[in-house]
Amino acid sequence: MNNDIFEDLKKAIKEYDTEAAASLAKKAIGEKIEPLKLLDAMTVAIREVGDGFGRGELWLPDLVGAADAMSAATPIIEEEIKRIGAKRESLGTIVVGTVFGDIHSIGKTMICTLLTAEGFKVHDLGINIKAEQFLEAIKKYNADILAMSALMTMTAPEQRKVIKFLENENLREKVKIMVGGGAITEEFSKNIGADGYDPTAPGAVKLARQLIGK
Ligand code: B12
Repeated sequence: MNNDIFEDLKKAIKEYDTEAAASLAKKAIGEKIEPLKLLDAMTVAIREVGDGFGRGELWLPDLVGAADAMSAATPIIEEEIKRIGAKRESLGTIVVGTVFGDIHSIGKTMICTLLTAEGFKVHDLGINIKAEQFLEAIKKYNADILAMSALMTMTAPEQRKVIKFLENENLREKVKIMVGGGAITEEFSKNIGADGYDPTAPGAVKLARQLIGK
C-alpha cells in the first residue's frame, strides 16, 4: 500500500501533475507515512527528470513542470515535518541561501525545514544571493553557521568566492560554513575551505549539530 503511494508520487512528479502531487502528499500525511521518505521519493523522481534533461531527452519546460509538481507537494510534507519536530530549545542560528547566479530552491528549502524542525533558528535568504548579502545577514543575525547551496557547476565557485570574501572581511573565523547542493562534492568543499559538506538534508542537520558541538 505504502509503496503504491511512493510510486504514485514519483509518477506525479514525472508527469508534472501538480494536483496529483499535492493530493498524494495530503493522503500520505493522513496515512502517517514518514515525511522524509516522501521527500526522498520526490527527490529521486525530479533527479531522473534532470538526468533526462542532461542527456538532451527532455527540455526546460520538463524541468519547470517537475519543479512545479514537487513545489506543490513539498509545503504539505514540510508542514508535517515542522509539526512533528517542533522544539523549544534553540540550537543556534543559521543563515541559508542559494548562491549568486543560481535560482534552484527546492533542496535549499528542504534543508531549511529540517534545520528548523531540529531547533535551529534559520534565516533563509532565498536564491541568487551575493557574497555581500551573506555577509550582511551573518552580521545582522549573529549567525553561528552559514549554509550555502549550489546546483550548477557554473555557480559552485561562487561558494569559494563567498568564503574568500568573509576572510577578507575578517568574518571567516566567526562562522562555521557548510556547503551542499547537486554540484558540490566532499572534495570541492575541502578545496574551497568549507567546514563541512553533506549530500542529504538529514545529513545537513547532523553536520550543523557537529559544527557547533551539539
Ligand atoms: C528542478 C530543476 C530546475 C528548476 C528549479 C526550480 C526551483 N524552484 O528550484 C528550474 C526549471 C527553474 C531550473 C532551471 C535551470 N536549471 Co535546473 N534543475 C532542476 C533539477 C531537475 C532538480 C533540482 C532539484 O530540485 N533537485 C532536488 C533537490 C532536493 O536536490 P538538491 O537541490 O540537490 O538538494 C539536496 C542535496 O543536494 C542537499 N542540499 C542542498 N543544498 C544544500 C546545502 C547544504 C549546506 C547542505 C549541507 C546540503 C544541501 O539537500 C537536498 C536534499 O537531499 C536539476 C537536476 C538535478 N539532478 O538536481 C536540474 C539542474 C540542476 N539544472 C540544470 C540547468 C542547466 C538549469 C538551467 C541553466 C537550464 C536553462 N537552460 O535555463 C536553469 C538555471 C537557472 C539558474 N540561473 O539557476 C543542470 C545543471 C548542470 C550543471 N551541472 O551545471 C541540472 C543538473 C540538470 C542537468 N542534468 O543538466 N532547474
